[in-house]
Amino acid sequence: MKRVCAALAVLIAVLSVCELPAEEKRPNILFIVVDDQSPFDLKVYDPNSICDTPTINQLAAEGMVLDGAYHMGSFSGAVCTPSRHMVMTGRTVWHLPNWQSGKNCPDNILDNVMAEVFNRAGYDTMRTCKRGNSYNDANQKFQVVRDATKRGGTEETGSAWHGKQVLEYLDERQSANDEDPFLIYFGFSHPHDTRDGTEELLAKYGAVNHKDKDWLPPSNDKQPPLPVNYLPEHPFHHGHPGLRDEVAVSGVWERRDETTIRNELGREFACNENIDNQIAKVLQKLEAMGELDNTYIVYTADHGMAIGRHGLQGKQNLYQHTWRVPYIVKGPGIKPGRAVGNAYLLDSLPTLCDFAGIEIPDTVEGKSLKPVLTGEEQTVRDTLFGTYSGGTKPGMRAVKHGDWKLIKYDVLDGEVRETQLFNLAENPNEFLDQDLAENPEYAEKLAEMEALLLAEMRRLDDPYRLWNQPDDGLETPTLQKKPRKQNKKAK
Ligand SMILES: [Ca+2]
Repeated sequence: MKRVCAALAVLIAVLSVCELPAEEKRPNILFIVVDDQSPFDLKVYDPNSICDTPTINQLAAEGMVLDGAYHMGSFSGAVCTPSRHMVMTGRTVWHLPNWQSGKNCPDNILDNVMAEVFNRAGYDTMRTCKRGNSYNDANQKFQVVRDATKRGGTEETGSAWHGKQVLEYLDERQSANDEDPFLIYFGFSHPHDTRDGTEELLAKYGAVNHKDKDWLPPSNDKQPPLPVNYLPEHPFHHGHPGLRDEVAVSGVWERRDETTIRNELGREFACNENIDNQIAKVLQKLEAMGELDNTYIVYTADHGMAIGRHGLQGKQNLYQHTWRVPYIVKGPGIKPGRAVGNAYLLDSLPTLCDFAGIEIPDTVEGKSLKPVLTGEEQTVRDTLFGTYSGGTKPGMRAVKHGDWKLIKYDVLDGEVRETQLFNLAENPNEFLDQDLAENPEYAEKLAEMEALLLAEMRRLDDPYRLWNQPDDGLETPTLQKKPRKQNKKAK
């Protein structure tokens, strides 16, 4: 009897161990956000690009690349700021906490920002990124915050600093045997200007950190070629007089000549490659820790960038190079490949929740991209909307549906009223001589896209209307006049 009892006890012990749910390890998240990068800088999006980013290429080969990822836009010259609010909250542009003191945003929004949602779910949360032009209250919700603006060309002053913060954090976790899942927001301050590259990488791309406004930088065969849609000037005013990004970026200023633009692109590529090197170190570390295969890695940017494309320099336009963002995701269950997605950056929070098995807060207006990332669907929505109203009002608007894209400009008190209609399948670079807006053959398509734009503006509570739209009885928003110095700032 004693033996039977002992055997039973052993059996029960074995059974109870077996019955413990084979504790599924929750996935980690590494969310990488660079500052101001056109997707077309990268070979992943432009095979002709000479920018070397082997780590990003590898992520793309092993993960899902979205060809249709966008930021919804901005009501401020500092396009970063609304964009980063959208990332943190998953809310649409006119429903952000920083639009009109949050008039279209629930009061409890800070309980439902990215870090807080993951904190509540038992995740360890850490971030490093630039300072400023962001959503500081949401950033402070990360348990560990190591922010600083690093746009220099050395280990301590450049992108390596951000990489180092993540590596040190991972070291600390390892020493403490910390088994909790983590969310790391791995932000960079580059390739945002000032694009001071490392000496070695500047030399590789034939560029110099050009500082003297009175001289042109030297031309060099190693510099990236001019973008295919480069123009020496944009055919009409973009509508934001004195805009820092168009007139005051160190190294470019108001110049759009070939030498200046190619040098600046060389600097941009040097910064991109340096970022890639830092990501490589973090991925190696995750691999050494045995965490890499259980980590979702997102690579994206807060918005795109012109640098000579269409004669523009900044981020305050709605051409594809600037409206779109790179978006690459690798992780458990993600199917390697490419999809359209029709994603916004504001879909990031619900997507991460979905992959982590966390309930998506009801303050979120974005959609989970999981069906696209796992290869079940090509897209999560049919129509995309974009705005820039950080300059003269109402500003620019864009709408995209299938291959068709409409951009409208209503700026400088009616001085500029322009409409562009592009078929992106036939004209992906938006060459202006193939703008179909005035072509009578496409009048019906134009009317359809105009109607779609108005419907999106109404749906999203756009507070403005364009010259050829009904006013809908809207009251013009009262905007606080900022001191001039701050006005010029756009990061
Ligand atoms: Ca930015």
